[in-house]
Amino acid sequence: MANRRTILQWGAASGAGLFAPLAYRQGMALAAARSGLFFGYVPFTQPLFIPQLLTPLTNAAANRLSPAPGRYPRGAGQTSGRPTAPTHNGDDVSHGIAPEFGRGPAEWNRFNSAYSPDNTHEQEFELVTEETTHRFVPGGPDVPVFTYRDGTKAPGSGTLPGPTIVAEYRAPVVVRCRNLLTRDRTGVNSTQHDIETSMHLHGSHGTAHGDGFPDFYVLAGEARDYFFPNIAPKATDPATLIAPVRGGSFDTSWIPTTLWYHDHAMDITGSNVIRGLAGFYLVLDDRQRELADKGVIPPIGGSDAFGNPLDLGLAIQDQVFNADGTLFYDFLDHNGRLGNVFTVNGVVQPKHKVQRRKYRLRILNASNARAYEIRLSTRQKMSIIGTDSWLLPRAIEVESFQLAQGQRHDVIVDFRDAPDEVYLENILLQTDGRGAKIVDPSQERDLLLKFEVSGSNSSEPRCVEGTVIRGFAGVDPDGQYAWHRKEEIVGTRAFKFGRSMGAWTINDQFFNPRRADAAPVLGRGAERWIFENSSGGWWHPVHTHLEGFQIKSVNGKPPRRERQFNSDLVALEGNTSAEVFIKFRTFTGPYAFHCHAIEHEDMRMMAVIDPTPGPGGSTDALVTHTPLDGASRIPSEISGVVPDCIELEAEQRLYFDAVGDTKTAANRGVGIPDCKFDFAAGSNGQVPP
Ligand SMILES: [Cu+2]
Repeated sequence: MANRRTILQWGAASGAGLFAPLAYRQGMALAAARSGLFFGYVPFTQPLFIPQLLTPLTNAAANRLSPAPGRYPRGAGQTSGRPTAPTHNGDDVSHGIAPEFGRGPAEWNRFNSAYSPDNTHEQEFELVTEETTHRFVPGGPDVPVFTYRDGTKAPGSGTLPGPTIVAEYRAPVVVRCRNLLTRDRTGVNSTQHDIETSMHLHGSHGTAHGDGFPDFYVLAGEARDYFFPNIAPKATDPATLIAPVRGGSFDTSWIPTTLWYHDHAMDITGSNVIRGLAGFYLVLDDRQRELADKGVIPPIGGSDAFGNPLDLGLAIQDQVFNADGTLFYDFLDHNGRLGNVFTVNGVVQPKHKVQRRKYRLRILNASNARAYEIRLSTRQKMSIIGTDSWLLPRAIEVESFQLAQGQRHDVIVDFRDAPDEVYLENILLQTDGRGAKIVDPSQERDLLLKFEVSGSNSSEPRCVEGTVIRGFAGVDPDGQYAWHRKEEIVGTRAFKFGRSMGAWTINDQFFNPRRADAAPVLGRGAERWIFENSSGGWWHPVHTHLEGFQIKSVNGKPPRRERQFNSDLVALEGNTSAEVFIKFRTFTGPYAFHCHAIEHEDMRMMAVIDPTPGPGGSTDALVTHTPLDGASRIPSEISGVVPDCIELEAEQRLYFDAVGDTKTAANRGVGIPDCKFDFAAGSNGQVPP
């Protein structure tokens, strides 16, 4: 497979460090001006693309996933019974689903609410990763991209971004992700290489198995079932300060709303994401329906007079192209891939018709290396109702907000009184991967999207500063928000984000997926984490999986108002340190935390959180394993990695060398060998469920 590992290996072997295979050879980056012409495209003349909703499989048995979710792969031609052997033809489900799920109906329903379709099983979906072509501009070239395709739709129909998944709070979901990015599928994968994937649901409070841990792969030609419980974390018992895994209530401050799924495969996330492997994942709950009923937010699922959704996901990505219009990606650029062409939902500088009424915009920074400061050209205020995955207690009105890589803002924009043309614009100037600067906004701005506003003013209620958002009817609205309190702190950990050997470190170490860099006790109180950026002016947006945190200070001062509540990512600007409070509840590890400048992440600025049952915390975890020591295997029922691969991992042969020497790494065989499946009955040491 041609990926960063292989290329590093070849680069080291050639002595120059510059060799790249033809498919990835650096082309002449297209010189598109900040708002200039791209293949003759006149900006703001093509419509915005709006991804379709991912089709849920119905409850009828015949329409459920086949084979049904389970722990074992199915053999060639095998349609029933315990699977025995994989077929390698894309029909295998070679990795089982979360063991939390696999224990049978009693466990399946543990997180269910009345919304679960029939309260007997999860909602099921299927996504297929495959290559297709995409036009960034009308009349432009057909550009090979990787897409998540709705499994119920025809091959080649994948879109960029992928289909939007809509789930319900406390109604579990299984997404089968089938990876057809195999080297030999002509017309499906032009790279001629097997591309492994690992789907991460960014903002999810879910199982380690289903979190897209960097090497819990979906290997090319295989499939994997991801289990998403769609729950909030367990609430801390005020008497014991313990969050019990079983029993107890959920912390409603952390009910998820705006998430996104994207690839997280080790070393190649940057390439996979920028090629298209990303999409929205939205979670509905009663509070949002209540807000819609009151007119605070637009009707759930509602459309405007143009038939467009009133709840609109906008994924912003900067792109860079070769002269022939294909996507440019340089695996040897570890600074950060910065684009010079701005896209929203996969199209270059689109236009979108709106009425003079309220819209809910879920604005996502899906760029690899660029941060944005988002503003409307009219400078009218926007009401932020949510940051990252979660709703705020009350709306906060701002003229602009910062959006680091991976962050989301859930924003109500009211086009009442707006002129006929309003642009969504970026006023944060950035010319390299190092970081950004706010320049004089009247001089420099990137226009991203043009809203064409029409019609007369609506008379809906307004959503203004202080409008109550995450508060339930009849309850003190502020009482619903639970702060992580100082009295709950049980310890402090410090993480220093630095640079070494041209790659990136956390506490002077490179990523090792088998080493726990933090093993908090599951369910016990809260921890104070200090993130210190000491890498000489580079920006590092730091993202934790599994749990978000509450940012207490940045360089000793409170963060922006809208960032004082729940975040899963803190933007560490150059020479910045941040103090956050974080709790680990509900699930055991391993999970990743990392810099979301994806080239930094791929070049090892990533570490492992491994919440583990222990004294003083919750002892009723469903799945446990020996805390990671850098070498020991992770049980295959958690990792889903085939056993012979685990053997190799145990020998530490697979990873970038701990001293960061690419020559040493090459000698030691950087890169995943072709994993040969050997599922002779019983050889994987598992027992039938
Ligand atoms: Cu970084």
